[in-house]
Amino acid sequence: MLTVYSPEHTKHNPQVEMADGKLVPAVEIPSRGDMVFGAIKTAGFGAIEPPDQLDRALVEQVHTPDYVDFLESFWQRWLDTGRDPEAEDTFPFVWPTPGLRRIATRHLDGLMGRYSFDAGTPMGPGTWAAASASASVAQTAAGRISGGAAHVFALCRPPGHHAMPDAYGGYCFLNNAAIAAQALRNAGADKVAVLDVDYHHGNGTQAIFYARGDVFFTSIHADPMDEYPYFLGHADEVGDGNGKGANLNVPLPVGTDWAKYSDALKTALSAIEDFGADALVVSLGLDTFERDPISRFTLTSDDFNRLGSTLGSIRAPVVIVFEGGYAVDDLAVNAVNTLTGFLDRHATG
Ligand code: SP5
Ligand code: ZN
Repeated sequence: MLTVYSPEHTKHNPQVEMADGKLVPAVEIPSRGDMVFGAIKTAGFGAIEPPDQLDRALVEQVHTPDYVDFLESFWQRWLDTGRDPEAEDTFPFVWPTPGLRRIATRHLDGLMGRYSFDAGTPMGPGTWAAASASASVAQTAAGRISGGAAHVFALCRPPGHHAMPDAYGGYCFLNNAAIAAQALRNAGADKVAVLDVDYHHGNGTQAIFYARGDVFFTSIHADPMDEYPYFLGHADEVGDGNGKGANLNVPLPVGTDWAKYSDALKTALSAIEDFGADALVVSLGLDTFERDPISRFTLTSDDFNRLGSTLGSIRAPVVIVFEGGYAVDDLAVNAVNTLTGFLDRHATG
């Protein structure tokens, strides 16, 4: 199995994040990507290749052009407006919630609020370089599937599934999984499914495809009544317009173990089968792990082998896109176990 990877991810190097009312050590850090890269290399799953040039027109099929411009120009604007050139982490603090106007202001603080939805996502000098490389990893992986590969691992960092059409948040800037799904559509797959197994609901991916019938989105995640991102990911969100019936959320209680998780996985996979997907994108978060520092499910390292094997039962080509997972020292074994379980089961031709 080919892995697509870019070392550019290390340029997004947050030091702190906002949590529990204070700045705490950031968890979405370069060592995450380094750890998974090292593990893949050592495990010898196959070639590891760099991404192609990012296709801006593709990105603008899932994000608004003004949002992409904002991300790209952010750091230059920060410098141009005389702010601390040594800053590693910047944060928004005011948002146009309903009743206020979503105006792209002259002042950068207004602009940051306009294009974000949380205060927990640091942005710094290398964020665009890393986020755009991460998106190109997903794009390239999808391209290989369209070229005939049965499965490709997109080792993306920063993650993407929380990124909305025009807002960053949840450590995400560009929605890598959505970009992969759109690339598969553009290359001729009539129906694409996205299965999100990150601990957190993939609000961005859901929002991007909510009114579309050509991309089915299903997510298994901690109940947003109790967990981030709170304001999307509930079971009654079934899609809109042409997308009605093409969105399936399976929220699970805090404390969920593999037995309950695997039932939800079967539900999601059978819905994908019913939809008749020509290709599948998996948003693979490893933050369902029992010792994840910010999450509360109880999957073990052995369970990730079971997760991979269950995912491998799908009868369609698969792009696996890396998302969350913050128990850095355990990411190596958990990633390898997932991919090993997957490759043992997934048909190659
Ligand atoms: C891609 C992904 O997994 N994004 C997750 C974003 C979660 N952001 C909110 C984290 C809040 C953590 N609070 C935990 C407090 C533990 N003391
Ligand atoms: Zn997550």
